[in-house]
This record gives sequence, C-alpha cells and structure tokens, in this order.
Amino acid sequence: MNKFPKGFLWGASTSAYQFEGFIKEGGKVPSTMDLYEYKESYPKNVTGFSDASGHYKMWKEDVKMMAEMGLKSYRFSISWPRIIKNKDGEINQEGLKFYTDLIDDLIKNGIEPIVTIFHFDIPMFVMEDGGVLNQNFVKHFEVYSKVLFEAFGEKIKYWLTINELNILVLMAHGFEILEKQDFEKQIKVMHNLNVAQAKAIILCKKKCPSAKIGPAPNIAAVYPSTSKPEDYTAKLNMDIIRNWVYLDAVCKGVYNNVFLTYMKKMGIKFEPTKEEMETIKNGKPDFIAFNYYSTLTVKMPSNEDSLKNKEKADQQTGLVVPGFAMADQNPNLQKTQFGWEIDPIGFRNTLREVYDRYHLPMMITENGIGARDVLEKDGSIHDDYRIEYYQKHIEQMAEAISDGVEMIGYMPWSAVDLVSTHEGISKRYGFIYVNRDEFDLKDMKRFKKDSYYWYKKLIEENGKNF
Ligand code: BGP
Repeated sequence: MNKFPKGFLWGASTSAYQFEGFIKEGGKVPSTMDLYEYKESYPKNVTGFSDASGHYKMWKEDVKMMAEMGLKSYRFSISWPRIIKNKDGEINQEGLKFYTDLIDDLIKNGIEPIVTIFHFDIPMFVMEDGGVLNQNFVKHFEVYSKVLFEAFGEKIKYWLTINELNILVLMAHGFEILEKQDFEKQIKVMHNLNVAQAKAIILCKKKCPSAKIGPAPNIAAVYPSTSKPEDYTAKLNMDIIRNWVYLDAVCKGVYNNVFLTYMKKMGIKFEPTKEEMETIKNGKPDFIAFNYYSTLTVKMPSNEDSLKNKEKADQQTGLVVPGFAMADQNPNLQKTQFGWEIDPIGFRNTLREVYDRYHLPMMITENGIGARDVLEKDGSIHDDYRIEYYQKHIEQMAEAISDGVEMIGYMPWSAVDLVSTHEGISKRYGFIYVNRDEFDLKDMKRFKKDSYYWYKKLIEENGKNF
C-alpha cells in the first residue's frame, strides 16, 4: 500500500543568500550574509556568498530543470535585503518583480511555491538600527512581512516564517547577531524573534485568509549517551533548549517552565511583557515545518566539560550548555564526509515526537547529505550515497506516516547545488550540479546528478518505491 497521501508535496529547497549571487544587482542592499566571509572565524579556503550559484540570472533554467524533475513544490526564501531598501521601509520594486516572475513561472510549471520569509540574511540597515537584539527588529520584520503578504498573498498557499529560529539563537554569535556567546542576550534574541514571528502569523491570517503559515526550526530527537539516569536528564534538558522551547512558544503560546527556571538559576533576567506574551499566544501556526539532518546524543556535562563550549560547534554538532547538557558522539551512527551523523530511524522518531507534542500536520523543509560530488568527463555525477541517504530517510518517513503521523510534504536540501552555510560550494547537496569551484566560477553550467533521475521516478510513483 502506498503510504504517501494524494497531492503529497514532493519538492526541494534552497535559500536566497546561498543560491542567488549577484548581491550588488537588482537594487539589493547589503546583508549580514554578504559580510560573512570577511569574519575572522570564516574559513579562508572556502567561498562566501557573492556569486553563489548565480540563480538570480539563471532562475528560468533552474525552474525548467525542477519542472522536468517533476517537483510538486519548491521551498525557497525571499531575500529581505532585495525587498526593503532602508529603515523607512522603502520598497525595491525590482526585487518584487524578480520574485513575482519566479513565482509565476513556478505556478505555470505546476510547482507549488513555498516561501520562507526570512532565511538568515538580515539587512544591514536592520543591524544598524540595533539588530535582532533590539525591539525595532520586530517592527522591521512586520513591515517586510506585510509587503510580502500584500504582493504575493494571492499566489502563495504556504508561508514559512523564520528559517531555523532555534539555530539563529543557539549560534547567534556565528550569524553576526551577537559578538560572542552570551545567554542573557541570546534569550532576548529568541524572544524578539518569537514576537516577530507571531506578528507575521497574525498578519498573514488577516491579509491572506486562505493561506497557511508555519515555523521552520531545525529539530532533532535527542538520545541520552548512556542509560545513566543523569544522562537522561541531560537528554530532557537538551530537548528543551534545542527543540521544545521554540515550538512550545509558537504552538502553545508559552515559555517552557523548566527553561525559565534554568534561566533563573543561571542568574539570567528574562521578563517578557504581558502584551508580548499575548501576541505570542495569538500567533498560532497552521502546520509545523522543520529541517532534519540528524539526531543528537548528549550527556550531563561535568564542570570541566562545561568549559568546552568555546569549541567549534554548528547546527548539528558540538553544543554545550553548562550544567545542563552537552553533545556526545553516537557510536551507532555513520557520518557524512563532513562529520554529520546519519540517522534515518531518528527521522521517524523525530517526526513521531513532534507530532505527539503538537498534533499539527507537518512538512519537512530540509533534509539531505553534503558531499564532495565528482563531475565526470561525460557530464554525469554518480551520487549513489545521496540516493541511499534519501531512500533510507523516505522509508522512515513512510513508517512515520503508517504510525499515524500527518505529513503534507517533503522538500529536501537542496534542489540545486549552492554554497553551504560555512563550508563552501564543495559541500554539495543538490540534485543538480553547478559547475563552479570554491574560487573558480567556471561556467556555472547545470548538470543532472544520478539522484535527479532517481527522485524524478520516485515522485512519478508518489513514493511507492524507494
Ligand atoms: C541548515 C540551513 C541551510 C543549510 C543547511 C545545510 O541549517 O537552514 O541554510 O545551510 O543547514 O548546512 P550547511 O550548509 O552548513 O552544510
């Protein structure tokens, strides 16, 4: 029996700053991500985002290839700095036109556009006006969201608020939002993002009553490292700080009490106003979208371990919360070439847990494997490891559906090769290869990988055979 419902949104994902390039064209103003590569901590041997995959100019060809692949949906982000020019909210008509053309072309090709309002790229005028830490952020985000709902409200059925709100908070120092790790400031960032998100949800319901809107955090089921009871406590702690505090806020309208108590114990002041909490309560989503790459395994940190939180950490690895939980290796899992654990069964577990907690329909907005793909002389790319990764994850998603989980769609990362958040273009994720290297732009020609043909067939059969 086929587990996937009729009309299931098989698709793929990208984000503006990683895909578009041409950061100085079309009236786009500077964003935090344009400056990312000049940060001291940014690796010197990988490219930044100035050129990316050139999608800003090659979008027609990209949509054509996506349509040929049979995609039913395409999740992409609108670039905030391409739409709003300054802190007075002046609109860049050229930016609006770019996305209008893109959306129209997707619809013409039978692909459902699924729009992320904000995916990591904060306009510099917002940063200069106090950044995410300042309450002005909420106002700027509201102005921007309103422009999108008014311009595209009739065409977009699914909106996503903020990509990986939780990672923006946990890695705030890595995203130029904060200078360094500082819990008190991180909590403020989280709260501002939550209020901004709630306001966007409320506005969307008012302006686009037939559309649906949801958050898009990065969620990972958490395992205790051992069967020691204290490691299970660490698991519960990490669950809260990595997953639930954000989803509880948007879906239930409350801040998790264990989280609030931990903040107090740490001497951190956090006093949301009544009015802000009222906004958060009123901004409930229609569905939950989330990104899944892997699970997390944690143990209770010793005092010595707690000092390690200055070590390298990213979306999936290395997180340490002093006295609360710390990431550990899982010896049962294999890793990608870039050191991220691979856990398909963990995908089913994560889907089950999120559904059990919130009882909302779900879509996956990212899932995938970063690898050093090789372009052969004849233009083929044999990415059998990617096919295997997807087979195993889709199989587990089918299991979750047969467990009773309600799924709307699956949009793996990424539709086309793009520049990784911190590991360059060599960490490729796409079904479509882009011919460029870290610092040699070559011709940016697109090539279909083996996974492209495999996914096309899977979509044709609505996931009957993986
Ligand atoms: C998610 C981000 C994406 C993308 C992806 C892969 O956290 O939402 O923008 O970058 O991770 O991560 P990376 O590029 O670091 O390999």
